[in-house]
Amino acid sequence: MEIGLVGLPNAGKSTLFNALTKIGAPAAAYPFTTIEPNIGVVTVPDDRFDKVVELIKPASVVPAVVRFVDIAGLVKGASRGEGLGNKFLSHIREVEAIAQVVRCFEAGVPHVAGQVSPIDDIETVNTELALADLAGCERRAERLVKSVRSGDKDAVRLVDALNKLTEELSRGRLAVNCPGVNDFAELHLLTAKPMIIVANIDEEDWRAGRFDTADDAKKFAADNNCDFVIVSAKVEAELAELDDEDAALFREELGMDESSLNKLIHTAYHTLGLMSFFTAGPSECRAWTVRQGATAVDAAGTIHTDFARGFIKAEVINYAQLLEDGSFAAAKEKGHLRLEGKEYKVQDGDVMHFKFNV
Ligand SMILES: Nc1nc2c(ncn2[C@@H]2O[C@H](COP(=O)(O)OP(=O)(O)O)[C@@H](O)[C@H]2O)c(=O)[nH]1
Ligand SMILES: [Mg+2]
Repeated sequence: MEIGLVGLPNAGKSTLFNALTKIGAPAAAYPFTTIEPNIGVVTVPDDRFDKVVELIKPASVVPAVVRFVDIAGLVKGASRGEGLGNKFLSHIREVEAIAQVVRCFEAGVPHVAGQVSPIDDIETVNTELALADLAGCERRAERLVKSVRSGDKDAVRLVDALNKLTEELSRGRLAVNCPGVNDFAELHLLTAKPMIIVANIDEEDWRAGRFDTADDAKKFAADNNCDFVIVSAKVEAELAELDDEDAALFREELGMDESSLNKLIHTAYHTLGLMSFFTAGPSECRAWTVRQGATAVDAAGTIHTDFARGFIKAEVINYAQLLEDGSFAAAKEKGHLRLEGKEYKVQDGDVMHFKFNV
């Protein structure tokens, strides 16, 4: 599960990426900490999981993670091969969601277009993505021509849908908001990926609680069904340098309840349509990531294919009930440990134990 940080040069992508990977670096024991320099594994902060860990006191703890990718190289004309061009586009192709970092701060840092205009920047970025998508649609339409001529009804319908999609894209709509886009999953359209708008505001504005420079970006997000987060990458970079205690003090001074990075991570998790279930035993407590709507057997499969193949049943309790009961033994005595079958729809925050036989 990867989220790509995308945006024009000097939007603050790398600053944000570095802050994210510093605060979010998981325990050294986690196997995925060392990947390529522009890919960072970030722990998903989860109070519920922390409380389960506190209760069980396991020998090892493995939190849920998401990956952020710092994707450099977007300039006007990228879809025609300028800047990093195709390489840049193929990097975006590989992520599951896009976090578009939008520059809303002045601060004397050169801006590629000469002046700071969040809505123009969003448009520039989205236009490049849409142009790449339009090229993909065109190629698909060309491949359908023969089938249409031979009277293939499916092909006629697809071409019709493609034409509508093309029209919407040309008007600046994101494919993700176009009906019928699901027919074209094989095109891996860039604008079909869920998008988070990340407004990067000036640190002075942030400290003063002034967010109006992010208003245009916020409106765009609302109008286009995008999740939206305000950050100050600069402040977060400073916070990331401090140890936890000092960072908490600094945050209190700034009147921040939650780190905006945590908010970004949570939003990303939500945008990706993910949720967590937990396994909890004396040797290990672990938070696992599944899609919303996953069944018990899907959940088992994320742990091990054998768990899914030989699935018998799952013992399930919601984390809040477990905390209230105080132990698995007490929960069992009270009849709170439920036995669920393959089709059980996993709930966010379930604590699960699988019985299987292979
Ligand atoms: N004043 C201010 N400067 C920032 C902020 N975010 C990034 N910068 C600066 O803008 C420049 C470009 O940032 P960088 O993260 O490298 O942008 P990227 O090109 O999108 O990766 C750097 O000099 C950063 O220090 C911010 O919130 N406020
Ligand atoms: Mg950069």
